[in-house]
Amino acid sequence: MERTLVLIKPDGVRRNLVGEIVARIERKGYLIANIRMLEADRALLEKHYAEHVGKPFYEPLVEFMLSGPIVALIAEGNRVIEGFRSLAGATDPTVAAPGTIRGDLARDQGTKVVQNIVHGSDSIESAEREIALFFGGK
Ligand code: D4T
Repeated sequence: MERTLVLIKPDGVRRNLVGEIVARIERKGYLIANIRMLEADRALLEKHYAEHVGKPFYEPLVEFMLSGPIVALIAEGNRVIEGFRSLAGATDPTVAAPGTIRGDLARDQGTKVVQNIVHGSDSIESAEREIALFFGGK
């Protein structure tokens, strides 16, 4: 069964949106196969965001992800990678479609990095790599 890694970023946790986001994933019909709250450390985030090293938003992104607890979860179901990215909406919350997590619940805060509440893996390879990072390969 296909799996994806979802992160509820510090803005989502701070704004008490954990239940709302988990409920949207469940109502869509995906299974929450595992879930944990953690405070990420820099080493973990550097691995998770390796593809963005050197980009102007990289350091603000890591600082933002260190700014508070996050929730990591594994969602499971046919085509869940694509399905969760559809639920999440576009990266930029200003233009994310209404009805999506980012479109309904986030907006531009004028910060150096977009604060867009959730992360979802973008491919089967990324999902397996990210699940291993956050759940030790389970
Ligand atoms: P994540 O990875 O958080 O699910 O977001 P996306 O898949 O939608 O976007 P991404 O990996 O391209 O970017 C990671 C993270 O960096 C922020 N970001 C991104 C930003 O602040 N400015 C930018 O120009 C981009 C591309 C938002 C999400």
